[in-house]
Amino acid sequence: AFPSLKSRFRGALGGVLAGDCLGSIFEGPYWNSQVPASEITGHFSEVQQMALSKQEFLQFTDDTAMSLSVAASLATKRAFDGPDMATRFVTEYYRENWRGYGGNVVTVFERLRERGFRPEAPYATRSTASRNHDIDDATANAANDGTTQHNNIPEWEIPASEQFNGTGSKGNGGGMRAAPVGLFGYHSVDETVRVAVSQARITHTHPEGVAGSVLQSLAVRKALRMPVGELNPLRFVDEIKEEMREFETSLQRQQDSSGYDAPNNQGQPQQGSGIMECLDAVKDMLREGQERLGDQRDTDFVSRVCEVLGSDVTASRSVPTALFCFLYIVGVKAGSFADVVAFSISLGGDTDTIASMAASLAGAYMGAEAIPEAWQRACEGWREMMQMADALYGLSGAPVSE
Ligand code: F2R
Ligand code: MG
Ligand code: MG
Repeated sequence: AFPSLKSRFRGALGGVLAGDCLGSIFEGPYWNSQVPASEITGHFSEVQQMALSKQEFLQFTDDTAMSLSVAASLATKRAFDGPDMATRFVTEYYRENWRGYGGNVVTVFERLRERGFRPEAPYATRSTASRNHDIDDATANAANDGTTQHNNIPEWEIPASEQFNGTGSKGNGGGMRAAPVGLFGYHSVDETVRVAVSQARITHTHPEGVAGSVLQSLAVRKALRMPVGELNPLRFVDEIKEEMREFETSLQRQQDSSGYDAPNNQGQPQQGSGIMECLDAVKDMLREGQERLGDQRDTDFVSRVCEVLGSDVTASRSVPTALFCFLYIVGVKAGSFADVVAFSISLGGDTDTIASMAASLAGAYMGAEAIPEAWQRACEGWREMMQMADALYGLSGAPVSE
């Protein structure tokens, strides 16, 4: 049976959680190497076994924590609201700062807090069990209304704009939490792009960091809307490129007028965010994967994917990779949701984030029922994630009975 739209909304956010929870134990030990298939299947079997007697034993990390904040803000405010979203990020970080946040983004949270984007209640008194995303309280407590402008930048973007000597972060933090934007923007590409840019810029103002958010948001939206059985991987990428064209053009216009001059990852001068070149590389690798079908040397191909697309913490070397993992496993190899997570982890590097983003795309396309039941039991925060998905589904205006 085809998944309902409600199930696909749930699959998108369930995928964020499942990929994060299943992938995170590999993030440290395999930072610079691929993960052997036996390690992944061993982990999956262990989770399957443990889920028979235990629930919520796999902890989520910053990827899920921040996605929950984005979802809650959009669902509550029914629009992008900078002060609200910034306050939620800060609140979550100070409540549970052990969730494995990026090395530099924590400075943004500190600076945002200093600027008044903070809740009134003392963090220590709130327990994990009573996580409360009813944020009207948190925003009401923010000392700053967030409207002050500084160099034409909204107040809530100032700390991010000061990162890395003023170039901004090009980490994948904006992309890793972007899935809810794809759900929120279900009806409109323009709205999706606009919100994707704004939510990213609270922590990531580098063009690559922002482009990661735009790409992941548009890809989730497209996967959600794609009729089941009609996924054409190359066409999927071409359509995303078309949807990103205006974002790239306006970025280039801004760069031209400000005299922006930045090298790309290979040290060459770069125009725009470089995302179009990354998407061309995704297409090349999809063709290569197609040609290699039946070839048993899987590890060789995994090495090629790591070399060409990357698997590190930067947006350009992880968000397109996650898109590739989804399109290759589901669109080329007709694999399952679990296969997408396993392949994403096998690349090593930023395993939780790439698995989370790829699984979100798989869940949006296949629906929540494609996510193994054992994983639904095992992952901390499953119920909360489903509530967020349902809230965003409600906003999409789709029939409630579906
Ligand atoms: N923090 C981690 N993983 C590291 C822990 C590995 C392992 N557990 C261990 O202990 O060994 N994961 C989480 O962070 C990623 C998202 O990061 P985010 O939000 O983008 O943060 P940040 O700090 O802005 O950027 C991350 C790093 O990217 C590099 N970088 C970014 N911009 C740069 C620039 N303009 N120039 C140079 N480098 C730049 C820096 O190394 C940053 O620290 C996710 O993986 C999430 O799971
Ligand atoms: Mg993480
Ligand atoms: Mg990560």
